[in-house]
Amino acid sequence: MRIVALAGGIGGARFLRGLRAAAPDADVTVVVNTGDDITMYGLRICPDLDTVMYTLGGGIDEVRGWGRTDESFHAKTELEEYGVPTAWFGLGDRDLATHLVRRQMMDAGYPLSQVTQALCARWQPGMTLLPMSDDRVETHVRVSDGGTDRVIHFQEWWVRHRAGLPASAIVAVGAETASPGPGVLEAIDAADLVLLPPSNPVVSIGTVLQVKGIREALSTTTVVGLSPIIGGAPVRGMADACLDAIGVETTAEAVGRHYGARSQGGLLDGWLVDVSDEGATVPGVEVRAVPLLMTDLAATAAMARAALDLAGA
Ligand code: FO1
Repeated sequence: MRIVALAGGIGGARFLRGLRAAAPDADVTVVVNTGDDITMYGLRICPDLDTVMYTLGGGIDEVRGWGRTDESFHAKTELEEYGVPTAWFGLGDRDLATHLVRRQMMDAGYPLSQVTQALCARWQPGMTLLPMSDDRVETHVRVSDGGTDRVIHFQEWWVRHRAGLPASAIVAVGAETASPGPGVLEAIDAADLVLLPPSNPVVSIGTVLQVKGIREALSTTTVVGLSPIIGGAPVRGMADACLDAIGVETTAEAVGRHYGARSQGGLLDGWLVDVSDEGATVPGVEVRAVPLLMTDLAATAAMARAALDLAGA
């Protein structure tokens, strides 16, 4: 069975681990958001690609949800000691090796898709990881900080300000001219099923959908999504701040309606909501309520099986 999943960081990565357990024989391709990527110290940091790769490869720090296990932050501390202004971004010492390899390969002319393939040779994620695009797309946020509007990189908003500055616009800079990465449209066209994991619907799934041709490619296959919002709140992260910025209510029903029904020009055939959101409806979409808290692998595998069952229906 050929499955494609569009994914962002922590929530998507954890779900994919469950999908791998629930459907070990499936051929899964993950189209990963690169809008969170940022260049720092000459290094290209790709948080969602790395989070998916580390999580599926067994190298993720389970508590943080990002970065490496047994991590240390000596380089970060040294940067702070030097008063480097971007030291607020937590670059781990082990994680740095990934960015150094990526930088070296990109400087040698390799596109991000081939860099990702090379890094995955070590981590063996058990799925094919494809950047949504090899072209630069960066999510920037317009914030009002004490009365003055300014635009900052998503990572500064997310990490430095914990999405605490009200965002009046979230823009995927470059998305309008970026081309889908190699293999992305082909994988979607060949897929029996496309899954939208419980990633951030705005800055993760939403950004992937802005890359020319990807949203259109989804219109010809069965699409099932899982709500990242449970009981009116994001499970972790600050998806509510992102949803506020685009005027969508932070509920499982509202996100499902935001994605819309594929039969009406939207995305979804099926939408899984948590049992606490039983009764949610999305016109034109089959909605089912199942436990969606990703407490452990058994829970995420059960969610994946529920999504596959819904797709079958
Ligand atoms: N998230 C944080 O909350 N604080 C950090 O210092 C931080 C550093 C970091 C470094 C590398 C990386 O791959 C991810 C990192 N993240 C950090 C997570 C990242 O900002 C977000 O998880 C994603 O961009 C959102 O999907």
